[in-house]
Amino acid sequence: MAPPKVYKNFINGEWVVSASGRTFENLNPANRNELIGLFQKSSSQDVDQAIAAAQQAYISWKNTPPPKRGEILYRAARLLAERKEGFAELMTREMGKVLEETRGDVQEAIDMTFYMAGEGRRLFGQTTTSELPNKFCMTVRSPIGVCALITPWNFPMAIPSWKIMPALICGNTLVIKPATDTPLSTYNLVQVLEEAGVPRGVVNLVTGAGGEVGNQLMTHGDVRVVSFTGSTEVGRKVSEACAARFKHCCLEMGGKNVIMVLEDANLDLAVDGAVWGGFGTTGQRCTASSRVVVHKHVYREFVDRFVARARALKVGNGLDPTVQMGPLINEAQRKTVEAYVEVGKNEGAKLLCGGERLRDGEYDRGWFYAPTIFGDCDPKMRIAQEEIFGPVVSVIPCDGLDQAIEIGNGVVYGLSSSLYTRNINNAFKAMREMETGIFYVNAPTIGAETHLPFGGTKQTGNGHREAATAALDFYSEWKSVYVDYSDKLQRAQIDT
Ligand code: UN1
Repeated sequence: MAPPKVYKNFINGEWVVSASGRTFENLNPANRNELIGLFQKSSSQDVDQAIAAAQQAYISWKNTPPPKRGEILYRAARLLAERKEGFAELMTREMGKVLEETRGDVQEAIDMTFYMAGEGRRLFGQTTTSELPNKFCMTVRSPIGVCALITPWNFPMAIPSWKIMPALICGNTLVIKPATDTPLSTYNLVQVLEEAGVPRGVVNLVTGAGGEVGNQLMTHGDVRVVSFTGSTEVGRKVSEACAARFKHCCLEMGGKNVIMVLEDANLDLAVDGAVWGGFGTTGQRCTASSRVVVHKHVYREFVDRFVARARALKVGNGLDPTVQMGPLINEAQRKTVEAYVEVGKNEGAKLLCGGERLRDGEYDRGWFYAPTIFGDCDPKMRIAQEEIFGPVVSVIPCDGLDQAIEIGNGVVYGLSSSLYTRNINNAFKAMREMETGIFYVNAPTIGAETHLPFGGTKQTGNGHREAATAALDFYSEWKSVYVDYSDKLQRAQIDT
Protein backbone atom coordinates (compact mmCIF):
# COMPACT_ATOMS: atom_id res chain seq x y z
CA MET A 1 0.00 0.00 0.00
CA ALA A 2 1.27 3.47 -0.88
CA PRO A 3 2.11 5.60 2.17
CA PRO A 4 -0.58 8.14 3.04
CA LYS A 5 -0.27 11.60 1.57
CA VAL A 6 1.04 14.20 4.01
CA TYR A 7 -0.56 17.63 3.66
CA LYS A 8 1.37 20.67 4.84
CA ASN A 9 0.58 24.07 6.29
CA PHE A 10 0.71 27.10 3.98
CA ILE A 11 2.71 29.91 5.58
CA ASN A 12 4.17 32.93 3.83
CA GLY A 13 3.62 31.38 0.40
CA GLU A 14 5.36 28.08 1.22
CA TRP A 15 3.98 24.64 1.98
CA VAL A 16 5.70 23.69 5.23
CA VAL A 17 5.57 21.01 7.93
CA SER A 18 4.74 21.92 11.50
CA ALA A 19 7.47 22.74 14.00
CA SER A 20 5.85 20.07 16.22
CA GLY A 21 6.87 17.33 13.77
CA ARG A 22 3.47 15.72 14.43
CA THR A 23 0.48 15.00 12.22
CA PHE A 24 -3.13 13.88 12.65
CA GLU A 25 -5.32 11.59 10.54
CA ASN A 26 -8.22 12.63 8.34
CA LEU A 27 -10.54 9.61 8.06
CA ASN A 28 -13.59 8.91 5.92
CA PRO A 29 -16.64 8.91 8.24
CA ALA A 30 -18.38 6.40 5.94
CA ASN A 31 -15.40 4.04 6.16
CA ARG A 32 -12.97 4.58 8.98
CA ASN A 33 -10.46 2.25 7.29
CA GLU A 34 -9.97 4.84 4.58
CA LEU A 35 -7.29 7.35 5.49
CA ILE A 36 -7.72 10.51 3.41
CA GLY A 37 -4.36 11.88 4.47
CA LEU A 38 -2.16 13.15 7.28
CA PHE A 39 -2.34 16.81 8.26
CA GLN A 40 -0.03 18.98 10.36
CA LYS A 41 -0.69 19.03 14.09
CA SER A 42 0.49 22.59 14.41
CA SER A 43 2.00 24.27 17.44
CA SER A 44 1.84 27.85 18.64
CA GLN A 45 5.17 28.42 16.88
CA ASP A 46 3.52 27.69 13.49
CA VAL A 47 0.68 30.04 14.37
CA ASP A 48 3.12 32.80 15.28
CA GLN A 49 4.90 32.41 11.95
CA ALA A 50 1.64 32.51 10.05
CA ILE A 51 0.49 35.65 11.87
CA ALA A 52 3.87 37.32 11.28
CA ALA A 53 3.61 36.50 7.56
CA ALA A 54 0.09 37.90 7.40
CA GLN A 55 1.16 41.04 9.27
CA GLN A 56 4.03 41.63 6.83
CA ALA A 57 1.88 40.95 3.75
CA TYR A 58 -0.78 43.36 4.99
CA ILE A 59 1.48 46.34 4.28
CA SER A 60 1.18 45.98 0.51
CA TRP A 61 -2.11 44.05 0.23
CA LYS A 62 -4.09 46.78 2.00
CA ASN A 63 -3.05 49.24 -0.72
CA THR A 64 -3.48 46.90 -3.68
CA PRO A 65 -6.40 48.34 -5.69
CA PRO A 66 -9.54 46.36 -4.86
CA PRO A 67 -10.28 45.62 -8.56
CA LYS A 68 -6.84 43.94 -8.72
CA ARG A 69 -7.69 41.88 -5.65
CA GLY A 70 -10.94 41.09 -7.42
CA GLU A 71 -9.10 39.80 -10.50
CA ILE A 72 -7.34 37.24 -8.31
CA LEU A 73 -10.67 36.17 -6.85
CA TYR A 74 -12.20 35.87 -10.33
CA ARG A 75 -9.36 33.52 -11.30
CA ALA A 76 -9.88 31.54 -8.11
CA ALA A 77 -13.63 31.26 -8.78
CA ARG A 78 -12.98 29.95 -12.30
CA LEU A 79 -10.47 27.37 -10.99
CA LEU A 80 -12.98 26.22 -8.39
CA ALA A 81 -15.62 25.85 -11.08
CA GLU A 82 -13.25 23.79 -13.27
CA ARG A 83 -12.41 21.50 -10.33
CA LYS A 84 -15.87 21.33 -8.80
CA GLU A 85 -16.44 17.64 -9.40
CA GLY A 86 -13.09 16.48 -8.01
CA PHE A 87 -13.36 18.74 -4.97
CA ALA A 88 -16.91 17.52 -4.29
CA GLU A 89 -15.79 13.90 -4.39
CA LEU A 90 -12.91 14.55 -1.98
CA MET A 91 -15.30 16.42 0.29
CA THR A 92 -17.73 13.50 0.40
CA ARG A 93 -14.83 11.28 1.36
CA GLU A 94 -13.66 13.44 4.21
CA MET A 95 -17.01 14.72 5.44
CA GLY A 96 -19.57 12.07 4.49
CA LYS A 97 -22.42 14.10 3.01
CA VAL A 98 -23.75 12.92 -0.34
CA LEU A 99 -22.17 14.04 -3.60
CA GLU A 100 -25.13 16.18 -4.62
CA GLU A 101 -24.63 18.18 -1.42
CA THR A 102 -20.85 18.44 -1.63
CA ARG A 103 -21.28 19.78 -5.17
CA GLY A 104 -23.56 22.36 -3.58
CA ASP A 105 -20.91 23.17 -0.98
CA VAL A 106 -18.27 23.78 -3.66
CA GLN A 107 -20.84 25.77 -5.67
CA GLU A 108 -21.48 27.98 -2.66
CA ALA A 109 -17.74 28.71 -2.50
CA ILE A 110 -17.75 29.51 -6.24
CA ASP A 111 -20.74 31.84 -5.82
CA MET A 112 -19.15 33.60 -2.86
CA THR A 113 -15.84 34.03 -4.67
CA PHE A 114 -17.46 35.52 -7.78
CA TYR A 115 -19.67 37.72 -5.62
CA MET A 116 -16.77 39.15 -3.60
CA ALA A 117 -14.61 39.47 -6.74
CA GLY A 118 -17.30 41.80 -8.10
CA GLU A 119 -17.21 43.81 -4.89
CA GLY A 120 -13.68 44.81 -5.87
CA ARG A 121 -15.27 47.30 -8.26
CA ARG A 122 -17.88 48.46 -5.76
CA LEU A 123 -16.99 48.51 -2.04
CA PHE A 124 -19.32 51.49 -2.02
CA GLY A 125 -19.21 54.15 0.63
CA GLN A 126 -21.41 57.21 0.84
CA THR A 127 -21.02 60.81 -0.23
CA THR A 128 -23.16 63.20 1.71
CA THR A 129 -23.74 66.85 2.49
CA SER A 130 -22.11 69.05 5.10
CA GLU A 131 -23.80 71.44 7.48
CA LEU A 132 -21.13 73.97 6.48
CA PRO A 133 -20.64 75.63 3.08
CA ASN A 134 -17.80 74.58 0.81
CA LYS A 135 -17.21 71.33 2.61
CA PHE A 136 -17.38 67.82 1.17
CA CYS A 137 -18.16 64.65 3.15
CA MET A 138 -17.78 60.99 2.33
CA THR A 139 -17.21 57.58 3.91
CA VAL A 140 -14.70 55.00 2.72
CA ARG A 141 -14.12 51.43 3.81
CA SER A 142 -10.72 50.69 5.36
CA PRO A 143 -9.24 47.23 5.86
CA ILE A 144 -8.55 46.25 9.46
CA GLY A 145 -5.52 43.93 9.52
CA VAL A 146 -4.81 40.28 10.20
CA CYS A 147 -7.91 38.08 10.45
CA ALA A 148 -8.09 34.69 12.19
CA LEU A 149 -10.72 32.43 10.67
CA ILE A 150 -11.87 29.32 12.53
CA THR A 151 -14.22 27.08 10.58
CA PRO A 152 -16.39 23.98 11.16
CA TRP A 153 -16.51 20.62 9.43
CA ASN A 154 -20.07 20.63 8.08
CA PHE A 155 -19.46 23.07 5.18
CA PRO A 156 -15.72 22.61 4.76
CA MET A 157 -15.32 24.75 1.64
CA ALA A 158 -18.37 27.02 1.67
CA ILE A 159 -17.92 28.43 5.17
CA PRO A 160 -14.17 29.11 4.72
CA SER A 161 -15.09 30.97 1.51
CA TRP A 162 -17.69 33.08 3.39
CA LYS A 163 -14.88 34.32 5.58
CA ILE A 164 -11.83 34.34 3.27
CA MET A 165 -13.36 36.15 0.28
CA PRO A 166 -14.83 39.21 2.01
CA ALA A 167 -11.72 39.47 4.23
CA LEU A 168 -9.50 39.54 1.12
CA ILE A 169 -11.54 41.89 -1.01
CA CYS A 170 -11.60 44.41 1.84
CA GLY A 171 -7.78 44.31 1.94
CA ASN A 172 -7.12 42.19 5.02
CA THR A 173 -4.70 39.29 5.30
CA LEU A 174 -5.54 36.10 7.13
CA VAL A 175 -4.74 32.85 8.86
CA ILE A 176 -7.33 30.09 8.57
CA LYS A 177 -7.66 27.07 10.85
CA PRO A 178 -10.10 24.50 9.45
CA ALA A 179 -11.81 21.83 11.57
CA THR A 180 -9.63 18.79 12.21
CA ASP A 181 -12.31 16.48 10.76
CA THR A 182 -12.27 18.14 7.34
CA PRO A 183 -9.03 20.00 6.59
CA LEU A 184 -8.69 18.80 2.99
CA SER A 185 -11.47 20.92 1.46
CA THR A 186 -10.00 24.08 2.99
CA TYR A 187 -6.55 22.98 1.84
CA ASN A 188 -7.94 22.68 -1.71
CA LEU A 189 -9.46 26.14 -1.48
CA VAL A 190 -6.21 27.68 -0.25
CA GLN A 191 -4.25 25.93 -3.00
CA VAL A 192 -6.60 27.42 -5.57
CA LEU A 193 -6.04 30.88 -4.11
CA GLU A 194 -2.29 30.36 -4.36
CA GLU A 195 -2.61 29.34 -8.01
CA ALA A 196 -4.86 32.29 -8.69
CA GLY A 197 -2.02 34.57 -7.63
CA VAL A 198 -2.67 35.66 -4.05
CA PRO A 199 0.65 37.21 -2.95
CA ARG A 200 2.74 35.41 -0.36
CA GLY A 201 1.65 35.82 3.23
CA VAL A 202 -1.82 37.15 2.38
CA VAL A 203 -3.50 33.76 2.97
CA ASN A 204 -2.06 31.30 5.48
CA LEU A 205 -3.37 27.87 6.43
CA VAL A 206 -2.54 26.25 9.76
CA THR A 207 -4.15 22.92 10.62
CA GLY A 208 -4.47 21.46 14.10
CA ALA A 209 -6.44 21.39 17.30
CA GLY A 210 -8.73 24.17 18.48
CA GLY A 211 -7.11 24.17 21.91
CA GLU A 212 -3.65 24.89 20.59
CA VAL A 213 -4.02 26.63 17.23
CA GLY A 214 -7.39 28.27 17.89
CA ASN A 215 -6.37 29.67 21.27
CA GLN A 216 -3.18 31.14 19.98
CA LEU A 217 -5.05 32.75 17.08
CA MET A 218 -7.64 34.46 19.22
CA THR A 219 -5.28 35.71 21.88
CA HIS A 220 -2.37 36.91 19.69
CA GLY A 221 -1.78 40.65 19.85
CA ASP A 222 -1.36 41.09 16.08
CA VAL A 223 -4.72 39.52 15.18
CA ARG A 224 -7.33 42.26 14.81
CA VAL A 225 -10.32 40.23 13.63
CA VAL A 226 -11.64 36.81 14.62
CA SER A 227 -14.43 35.02 12.79
CA PHE A 228 -15.70 31.78 14.28
CA THR A 229 -18.38 29.30 13.25
CA GLY A 230 -19.12 26.46 15.65
CA SER A 231 -20.83 25.66 18.93
CA THR A 232 -22.28 28.26 21.27
CA GLU A 233 -20.11 26.85 24.04
CA VAL A 234 -16.85 27.49 22.17
CA GLY A 235 -18.21 30.74 20.74
CA ARG A 236 -18.61 32.12 24.23
CA LYS A 237 -14.90 31.46 24.91
CA VAL A 238 -13.91 33.09 21.62
CA SER A 239 -16.04 36.09 22.49
CA GLU A 240 -14.45 36.43 25.93
CA ALA A 241 -10.93 36.14 24.55
CA CYS A 242 -11.70 38.81 21.94
CA ALA A 243 -13.44 41.14 24.38
CA ALA A 244 -10.39 41.29 26.62
CA ARG A 245 -8.30 42.44 23.66
CA PHE A 246 -10.91 44.51 21.78
CA LYS A 247 -10.71 42.33 18.69
CA HIS A 248 -13.52 42.44 16.17
CA CYS A 249 -15.35 39.18 16.60
CA CYS A 250 -18.00 37.51 14.45
CA LEU A 251 -19.73 34.44 15.87
CA GLU A 252 -22.00 32.00 14.05
CA MET A 253 -23.20 29.40 16.50
CA GLY A 254 -26.01 27.00 17.27
CA GLY A 255 -29.55 26.75 15.99
CA LYS A 256 -32.80 25.00 16.83
CA ASN A 257 -34.67 25.90 13.69
CA VAL A 258 -38.36 25.41 13.21
CA ILE A 259 -40.66 24.56 10.34
CA MET A 260 -44.24 25.60 11.11
CA VAL A 261 -47.00 23.84 9.16
CA LEU A 262 -50.46 25.44 9.23
CA GLU A 263 -53.69 23.62 8.41
CA ASP A 264 -53.97 25.28 5.00
CA ALA A 265 -50.44 24.24 3.97
CA ASN A 266 -49.66 22.18 0.89
CA LEU A 267 -48.79 19.05 2.88
CA ASP A 268 -46.80 17.38 0.11
CA LEU A 269 -44.59 20.41 -0.05
CA ALA A 270 -44.27 20.62 3.74
CA VAL A 271 -43.28 16.95 3.97
CA ASP A 272 -40.69 17.41 1.21
CA GLY A 273 -39.30 20.39 3.12
CA ALA A 274 -39.21 18.60 6.47
CA VAL A 275 -37.34 15.63 4.98
CA TRP A 276 -34.78 17.81 3.24
CA GLY A 277 -34.42 20.31 6.10
CA GLY A 278 -34.26 17.64 8.80
CA PHE A 279 -32.13 14.95 7.19
CA GLY A 280 -30.09 16.81 4.55
CA THR A 281 -26.40 16.79 5.60
CA THR A 282 -27.53 14.13 8.14
CA GLY A 283 -29.04 16.97 10.16
CA GLN A 284 -25.58 18.45 10.68
CA ARG A 285 -26.34 22.02 9.61
CA CYS A 286 -26.70 24.98 11.93
CA THR A 287 -29.78 25.69 9.82
CA ALA A 288 -31.21 22.13 10.06
CA SER A 289 -34.99 21.90 10.52
CA SER A 290 -34.74 20.06 13.83
CA ARG A 291 -38.25 21.03 14.99
CA VAL A 292 -41.51 20.81 13.09
CA VAL A 293 -44.57 22.44 14.63
CA VAL A 294 -47.78 21.19 12.99
CA HIS A 295 -51.39 22.32 13.28
CA LYS A 296 -53.40 19.65 15.10
CA HIS A 297 -55.94 19.33 12.27
CA VAL A 298 -53.28 18.07 9.88
CA TYR A 299 -50.91 16.65 12.49
CA ARG A 300 -51.72 12.94 12.02
CA GLU A 301 -51.56 13.07 8.27
CA PHE A 302 -48.36 15.07 8.22
CA VAL A 303 -46.62 12.80 10.73
CA ASP A 304 -47.64 9.61 8.91
CA ARG A 305 -46.27 10.89 5.63
CA PHE A 306 -43.13 12.35 7.20
CA VAL A 307 -42.31 9.11 9.01
CA ALA A 308 -42.89 7.02 5.87
CA ARG A 309 -40.51 9.24 3.93
CA ALA A 310 -37.83 9.17 6.66
CA ARG A 311 -38.02 5.38 6.89
CA ALA A 312 -37.54 5.10 3.13
CA LEU A 313 -34.39 7.24 3.03
CA LYS A 314 -31.41 5.34 1.71
CA VAL A 315 -28.48 5.81 4.09
CA GLY A 316 -24.93 4.92 3.11
CA ASN A 317 -21.70 6.10 1.53
CA GLY A 318 -22.35 9.48 -0.08
CA LEU A 319 -20.33 8.56 -3.16
CA ASP A 320 -23.12 6.15 -4.19
CA PRO A 321 -25.49 8.31 -6.25
CA THR A 322 -28.55 6.41 -4.98
CA VAL A 323 -27.72 7.19 -1.34
CA GLN A 324 -29.74 10.05 0.18
CA MET A 325 -28.12 10.45 3.60
CA GLY A 326 -24.53 9.91 4.67
CA PRO A 327 -22.99 9.11 8.07
CA LEU A 328 -22.36 11.40 11.03
CA ILE A 329 -18.98 13.08 11.10
CA ASN A 330 -17.40 11.00 13.87
CA GLU A 331 -18.04 8.69 16.78
CA ALA A 332 -18.31 11.54 19.30
CA GLN A 333 -21.12 13.09 17.26
CA ARG A 334 -22.88 9.73 17.06
CA LYS A 335 -22.63 9.35 20.84
CA THR A 336 -24.16 12.81 21.26
CA VAL A 337 -27.06 11.79 19.02
CA GLU A 338 -27.52 8.55 20.94
CA ALA A 339 -27.53 10.40 24.24
CA TYR A 340 -30.22 12.80 22.99
CA VAL A 341 -32.37 9.95 21.74
CA GLU A 342 -32.25 8.48 25.25
CA VAL A 343 -33.14 11.88 26.69
CA GLY A 344 -36.12 12.07 24.32
CA LYS A 345 -37.40 8.65 25.31
CA ASN A 346 -37.05 9.45 29.00
CA GLU A 347 -38.84 12.75 28.56
CA GLY A 348 -41.81 10.86 27.16
CA ALA A 349 -41.57 11.88 23.50
CA LYS A 350 -42.88 9.23 21.10
CA LEU A 351 -40.13 7.62 19.02
CA LEU A 352 -41.76 7.20 15.60
CA CYS A 353 -38.82 5.91 13.59
CA GLY A 354 -35.07 5.42 13.78
CA GLY A 355 -33.52 5.83 17.19
CA GLU A 356 -30.69 3.44 16.51
CA ARG A 357 -27.30 2.98 14.92
CA LEU A 358 -27.29 1.28 11.55
CA ARG A 359 -25.38 -2.01 11.70
CA ASP A 360 -23.94 -4.73 9.51
CA GLY A 361 -22.07 -4.67 6.25
CA GLU A 362 -20.75 -1.28 5.22
CA TYR A 363 -22.54 0.32 8.19
CA ASP A 364 -20.07 -1.23 10.62
CA ARG A 365 -17.23 0.70 9.06
CA GLY A 366 -18.75 4.17 9.47
CA TRP A 367 -20.67 6.44 11.83
CA PHE A 368 -24.15 5.69 10.52
CA TYR A 369 -27.37 6.47 12.36
CA ALA A 370 -30.98 6.00 11.26
CA PRO A 371 -33.19 9.01 10.41
CA THR A 372 -35.09 9.59 13.65
CA ILE A 373 -38.40 11.31 14.37
CA PHE A 374 -39.95 11.99 17.75
CA GLY A 375 -43.68 12.81 17.80
CA ASP A 376 -45.98 14.43 20.38
CA CYS A 377 -43.10 16.46 21.76
CA ASP A 378 -43.61 19.12 24.35
CA PRO A 379 -41.88 22.33 23.26
CA LYS A 380 -39.99 22.48 26.56
CA MET A 381 -38.42 19.03 26.24
CA ARG A 382 -34.65 19.09 25.89
CA ILE A 383 -34.88 17.41 22.46
CA ALA A 384 -37.06 20.36 21.38
CA GLN A 385 -34.78 22.96 22.94
CA GLU A 386 -31.16 21.93 22.45
CA GLU A 387 -29.12 21.63 19.27
CA ILE A 388 -28.47 17.94 18.53
CA PHE A 389 -26.64 18.27 15.18
CA GLY A 390 -27.77 14.93 13.85
CA PRO A 391 -30.68 13.26 12.02
CA VAL A 392 -33.22 13.76 14.81
CA VAL A 393 -36.41 15.79 14.31
CA SER A 394 -38.90 16.67 17.06
CA VAL A 395 -42.51 17.14 15.94
CA ILE A 396 -44.73 19.32 18.11
CA PRO A 397 -48.50 19.78 17.71
CA CYS A 398 -50.01 23.28 17.88
CA ASP A 399 -53.45 24.88 17.56
CA GLY A 400 -52.73 27.80 15.25
CA LEU A 401 -50.34 30.43 14.00
CA ASP A 402 -49.95 32.35 17.26
CA GLN A 403 -49.04 29.26 19.20
CA ALA A 404 -46.70 28.08 16.44
CA ILE A 405 -44.85 31.40 16.59
CA GLU A 406 -44.64 31.23 20.36
CA ILE A 407 -43.19 27.71 20.22
CA GLY A 408 -40.94 28.62 17.33
CA ASN A 409 -39.46 31.57 19.22
CA GLY A 410 -39.31 29.69 22.52
CA VAL A 411 -35.67 28.63 22.27
CA VAL A 412 -32.37 30.33 23.07
CA TYR A 413 -31.32 30.29 19.39
CA GLY A 414 -32.45 32.44 16.48
CA LEU A 415 -30.95 31.29 13.19
CA SER A 416 -33.66 30.16 10.77
CA SER A 417 -37.41 29.49 10.71
CA SER A 418 -40.04 28.70 8.13
CA LEU A 419 -43.78 28.67 7.61
CA TYR A 420 -45.87 26.53 5.28
CA THR A 421 -49.18 28.20 4.46
CA ARG A 422 -51.24 29.40 1.52
CA ASN A 423 -52.45 32.43 3.44
CA ILE A 424 -50.48 35.55 2.69
CA ASN A 425 -51.60 37.32 5.85
CA ASN A 426 -50.21 34.51 7.98
CA ALA A 427 -46.97 34.52 6.00
CA PHE A 428 -46.36 38.22 6.57
CA LYS A 429 -47.36 38.04 10.22
CA ALA A 430 -44.89 35.22 10.86
CA MET A 431 -42.20 37.03 8.85
CA ARG A 432 -42.54 39.98 11.21
CA GLU A 433 -42.80 38.00 14.45
CA MET A 434 -40.12 35.31 14.07
CA GLU A 435 -36.99 36.23 16.01
CA THR A 436 -34.62 34.58 13.54
CA GLY A 437 -32.02 36.02 11.19
CA ILE A 438 -33.42 33.97 8.31
CA PHE A 439 -37.08 33.24 7.49
CA TYR A 440 -38.58 31.15 4.70
CA VAL A 441 -42.11 30.88 3.35
CA ASN A 442 -43.04 27.50 1.86
CA ALA A 443 -39.46 26.24 1.98
CA PRO A 444 -37.46 24.54 4.75
CA THR A 445 -35.00 26.32 7.05
CA ILE A 446 -31.93 25.45 4.95
CA GLY A 447 -30.89 26.87 1.60
CA ALA A 448 -29.38 30.31 2.20
CA GLU A 449 -27.92 32.05 -0.88
CA THR A 450 -24.61 33.92 -0.85
CA HIS A 451 -25.92 37.38 -1.74
CA LEU A 452 -28.19 37.63 1.31
CA PRO A 453 -26.94 38.14 4.87
CA PHE A 454 -26.47 34.91 6.84
CA GLY A 455 -26.64 34.69 10.61
CA GLY A 456 -28.91 34.63 13.59
CA THR A 457 -30.19 36.37 16.67
CA LYS A 458 -30.03 35.55 20.39
CA GLN A 459 -27.48 32.81 21.22
CA THR A 460 -26.87 32.04 17.54
CA GLY A 461 -24.75 35.10 16.92
CA ASN A 462 -23.40 38.38 18.21
CA GLY A 463 -25.10 40.76 15.84
CA HIS A 464 -22.91 40.37 12.78
CA ARG A 465 -23.86 38.71 9.50
CA GLU A 466 -21.83 36.74 6.99
CA ALA A 467 -22.21 36.77 3.19
CA ALA A 468 -23.66 39.56 1.05
CA THR A 469 -22.51 43.15 1.57
CA ALA A 470 -23.14 42.57 5.30
CA ALA A 471 -19.83 40.67 5.35
CA LEU A 472 -18.04 43.79 4.07
CA ASP A 473 -19.30 45.64 7.14
CA PHE A 474 -17.54 43.11 9.34
CA TYR A 475 -14.26 42.95 7.41
CA SER A 476 -13.81 46.71 7.01
CA GLU A 477 -14.09 49.79 9.14
CA TRP A 478 -15.69 53.03 8.09
CA LYS A 479 -13.55 56.10 7.75
CA SER A 480 -15.47 59.38 7.61
CA VAL A 481 -13.68 61.97 5.52
CA TYR A 482 -14.36 65.75 5.62
CA VAL A 483 -12.78 67.99 2.98
CA ASP A 484 -13.05 71.69 3.68
CA TYR A 485 -12.46 73.86 0.59
CA SER A 486 -13.65 77.17 2.09
CA ASP A 487 -10.12 78.32 2.96
CA LYS A 488 -11.15 79.36 6.41
CA LEU A 489 -11.68 77.71 9.80
CA GLN A 490 -15.26 76.45 9.93
CA ARG A 491 -16.48 75.00 13.20
CA ALA A 492 -19.14 72.30 13.11
CA GLN A 493 -22.04 72.81 15.48
CA ILE A 494 -20.85 76.37 16.18
CA ASP A 495 -20.60 78.38 12.96
CA THR A 496 -24.08 77.46 11.79
C1 UN1 B 1 -24.81 25.71 8.10
O1 UN1 B 1 -25.97 25.41 8.37
O2 UN1 B 1 -23.88 25.39 8.85
O3 UN1 B 1 -28.43 27.64 4.21
C2 UN1 B 1 -24.51 26.47 6.87
C3 UN1 B 1 -27.82 26.58 4.19
C4 UN1 B 1 -26.44 26.52 3.57
C5 UN1 B 1 -25.41 26.93 4.57
C6 UN1 B 1 -25.57 26.22 5.87
N1 UN1 B 1 -26.38 27.37 2.42
O4 UN1 B 1 -28.29 25.57 4.66
